Amino acid sequence: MKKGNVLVIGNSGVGKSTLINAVLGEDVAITSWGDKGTTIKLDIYNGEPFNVIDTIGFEPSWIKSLKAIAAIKKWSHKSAKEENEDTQINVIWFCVDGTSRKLFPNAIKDLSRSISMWKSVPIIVVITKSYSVPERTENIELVNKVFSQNKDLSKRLRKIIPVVASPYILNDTASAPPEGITELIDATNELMPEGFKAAKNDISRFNLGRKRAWAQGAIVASVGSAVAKCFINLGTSDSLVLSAIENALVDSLSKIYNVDKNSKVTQIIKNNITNGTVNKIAKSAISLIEKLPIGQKLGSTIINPIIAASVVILIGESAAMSFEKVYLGNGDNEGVEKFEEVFESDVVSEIVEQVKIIGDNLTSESSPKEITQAAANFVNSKKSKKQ
Ligand SMILES: Nc1nc2c(ncn2[C@@H]2O[C@H](COP(=O)(O)OP(=O)(O)O)[C@@H](O)[C@H]2O)c(=O)[nH]1
Ligand SMILES: [Mg+2]
Repeated sequence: MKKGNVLVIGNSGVGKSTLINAVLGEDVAITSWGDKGTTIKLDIYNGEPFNVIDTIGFEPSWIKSLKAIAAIKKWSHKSAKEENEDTQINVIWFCVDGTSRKLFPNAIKDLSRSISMWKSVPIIVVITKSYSVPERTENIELVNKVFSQNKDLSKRLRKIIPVVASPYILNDTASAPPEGITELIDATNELMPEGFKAAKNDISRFNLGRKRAWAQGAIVASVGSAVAKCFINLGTSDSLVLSAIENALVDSLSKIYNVDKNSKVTQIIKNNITNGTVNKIAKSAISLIEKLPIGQKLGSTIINPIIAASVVILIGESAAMSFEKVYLGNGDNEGVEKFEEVFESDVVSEIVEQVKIIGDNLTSESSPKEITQAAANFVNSKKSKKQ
């Protein structure tokens, strides 16, 4: 079975190491991660049934805690890019010191920055050193209050557990026995399935920006081929020429978003290309644009490749949106729905609008290169607006 990872964050001295020992026992194997020569590193305890990652170096000094935040971020980003299951974070133990309640607000604010990549991973707040029974209720209330001021954090706060990780002797007659450890282990195990899903989503979201850039590049490349073909060929009515380019684009996009080539969504998109639906859209657009001032200004030698470019952009962008749905874990059906949503809307007039924008600065003398550039600019301007 897959083993989950728990990230333990908390200022230096709050009792992270003591807590980890209490949960996993003293003799667990540790591997370290961090830049050589720095005091900021992560200790990875290979425990059962989950691994625990201790963050060393969250000193009260802000410069050191900045470094610790940077170290966790760096490790997280590296693990996300590699999509490595062994290094993803599935549950976060957010430790605050029960004997210094006035530090809660700042500690929570600072520490939360280190976990910004793990936006949906569930959080358990562990109130360490909870020796004083009467203070436990007040501490829980304060943690709740601080979390409620941050919507993103409070959404994934699952539990607040006061613990005593090793016996604490108050005086000759009174001591605080270990407490809360079993509850913490049980709660962590219970959250693991949610944690696996959350980590997967967070990694996908993190990598989405790179995927979008690649998708944009693929669309622009196909636009170039479509323009080149249509400039010398018969125009968009030659559906065979364009459908080969469009199908190849759909294939590259499905690869970019890790969507199976044989998935339902890929098949439906390709069906629309090969069964003539897309060709019909292109033809309707041509006959509309021919009558418009832009069509008359540019003439069919220029207008046809612009329409071809617009159709490729439409296919590419709607396929990319559908694949994003699948990539983000929403499944094949939502991918299909997204595509149908686009194709059931008024795509012909959308293409007409696109052609007007792309053709705006072109003339009847424009070269295929200039047409491609104008179409690429259009794709890029739309993407930067979206983000
Ligand atoms: N008695 C007792 N001492 C604790 C407990 N938690 C932390 N400490 C003490 O607090 C100090 C800092 O703990 P440590 O685990 O090293 O904190 P870290 O820097 O967050 O790893 C140590 O002296 C621990 O013995 C606890 O539950 N009981
Ligand atoms: Mg420690």
